[in-house]
Amino acid sequence: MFKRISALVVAGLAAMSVAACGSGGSTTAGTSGGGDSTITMGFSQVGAESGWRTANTKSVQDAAKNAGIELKFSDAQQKQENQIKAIRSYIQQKVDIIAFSPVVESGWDTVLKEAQNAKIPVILTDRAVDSKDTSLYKTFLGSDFVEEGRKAGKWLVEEYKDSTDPVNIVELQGTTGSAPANDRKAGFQEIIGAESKFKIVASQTGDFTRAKGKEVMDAFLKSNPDIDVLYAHNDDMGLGAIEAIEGAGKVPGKDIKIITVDAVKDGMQALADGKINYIVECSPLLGPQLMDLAKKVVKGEQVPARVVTEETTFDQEQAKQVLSTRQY
Ligand code: GYE
Repeated sequence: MFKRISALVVAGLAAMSVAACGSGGSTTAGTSGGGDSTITMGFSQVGAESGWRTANTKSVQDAAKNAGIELKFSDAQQKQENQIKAIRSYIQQKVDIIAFSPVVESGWDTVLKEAQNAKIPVILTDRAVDSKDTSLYKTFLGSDFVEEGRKAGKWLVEEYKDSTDPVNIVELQGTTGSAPANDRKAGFQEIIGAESKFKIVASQTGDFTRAKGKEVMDAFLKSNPDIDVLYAHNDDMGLGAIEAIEGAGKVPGKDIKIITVDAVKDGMQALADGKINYIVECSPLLGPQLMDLAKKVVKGEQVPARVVTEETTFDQEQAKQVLSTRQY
């Protein structure tokens, strides 16, 4: 995949750009009159489907304010057609730069070409597109979702290293066709696929929401009497599934081990409480880096083709230690 080929890891940029943002950046930030240099950014957000997304929206809005960037923001309610409409409207409004988090990976070439023809640069944030023409956007800022899936798989392999019995896994996938759902599935499969005792007995989308996570887990529990592990592509679906598991008279974290991705506050609380067993972190705090990149792109400066956010993992003990200091 092109993502891996063009990957250029800029380690530590998160910390650097937070610092740069705090001190106001040098030339474009600030409110010192001369309004002509204000950058206008059109941002098309995926939706408000999860705790992660809420934190991401706040990060983008706060960072725009701090960077002195005028932000036009729209919420696509998880629908690609709404995002395409929003991008077209930003083109019409002649914004200086467009940033968006594509709900699914495919189907963006036409609208991205329209932006390119209008000479409006585009930054992808959080999620990738699968377009072959990488000149359609300047950079992609976000997590390595395949690696997140691998981290989840590695924990599971370690957890069951002394067992020879089959391990029955159910998987709650993110939004169908989205980069995090595709990649988190692939990375996880890559690791557990090496040992035949790991069996994914059911796998379905829960659309990254709590309500759907509960609904799908209810159905999984009815059709699979012997579930050992739940792998949920985000905390929210895992939290919904916990309600279903408890409703079925089972103990989450014990009868069914649970791995999720994100590490938002509610997820970390459930981890500290012993209801989730392991969380792979995915940081939503992309705002400061995004504004930093936007300023550079508008000035015509070179930016890396890929900026990967730095992330970690948490077990139950680690969650207890960091819970009170989590920002989201
Ligand atoms: O993991 C999930 C959200 O694209 C990384 O989207 C993001 C994912 C995140 O709804 O909670």
